[in-house]
Amino acid sequence: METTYRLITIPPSHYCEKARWALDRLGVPYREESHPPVFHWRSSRGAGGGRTVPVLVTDRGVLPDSTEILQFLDSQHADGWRPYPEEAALREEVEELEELFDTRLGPHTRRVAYHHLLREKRLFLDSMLHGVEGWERSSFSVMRLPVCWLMRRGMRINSASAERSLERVREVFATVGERLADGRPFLVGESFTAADLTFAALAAPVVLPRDYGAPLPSLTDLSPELLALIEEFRTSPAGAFAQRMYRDHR
Ligand SMILES: N[C@@H](CCC(=O)N[C@@H](CS)C(=O)NCC(=O)O)C(=O)O
Repeated sequence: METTYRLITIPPSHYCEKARWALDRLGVPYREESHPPVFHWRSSRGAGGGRTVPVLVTDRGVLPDSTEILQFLDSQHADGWRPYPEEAALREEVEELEELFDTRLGPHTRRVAYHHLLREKRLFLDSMLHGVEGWERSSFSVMRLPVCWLMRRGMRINSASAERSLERVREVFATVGERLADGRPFLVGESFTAADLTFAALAAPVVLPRDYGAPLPSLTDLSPELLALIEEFRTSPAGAFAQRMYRDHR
């Protein structure tokens, strides 16, 4: 009998979205266990992972990283869509792009988004508490200020670092835009792969795509400064590509 996996998340987290998207696309049964930031440590460590989410708990082991989760799904659930191409050279290309987005895009889109979101009490609580239940829900609102302090310190979020991260995001968007300039439908090969999924999921904090797997702030609630950034990224070739991946493949 197929067991239902447990996916431990901070629901709006874009690395969690990467894993959730792959699970949804493959039709693999799982139960999402949602926690707000900092409070998630107890569950991620308790399940056998580390301090970050996503953590996927399966009957064949615990996967504490989004890329490991995609690799695992590729090897264990290969009857429909496959995140990685069969052909070795294409697979290598997909893995290189995934690594680039994991390390050079994800941390920077997150810093840019949190730099704005941590200042907006209602938006922050609404995003972080979606799907969160019980004592974590009531305690998180009370603990908001120390949690924000820990998040700013842990992710080194301040005006100067957010400005530098914005430049890093623009660079990766430009690289992706150049790659797409010949009209190719996907980043690698002729079909949707882990490279496209990872780019679209990790770009999400600055694109706010429809069909994201957790509620994101709506445009009408954003500050004019953040709204202008979202518009900039949405209308870029790479941002349009991310939105198309969501529309057609999420
Ligand atoms: N390499 C990891 C990165 C995951 C990650 O950075 N997750 C963030 C949420 S977006 C997290 O759990 N941060 C909590 C912390 O560092 O305490 C992956 O791909 O899964």
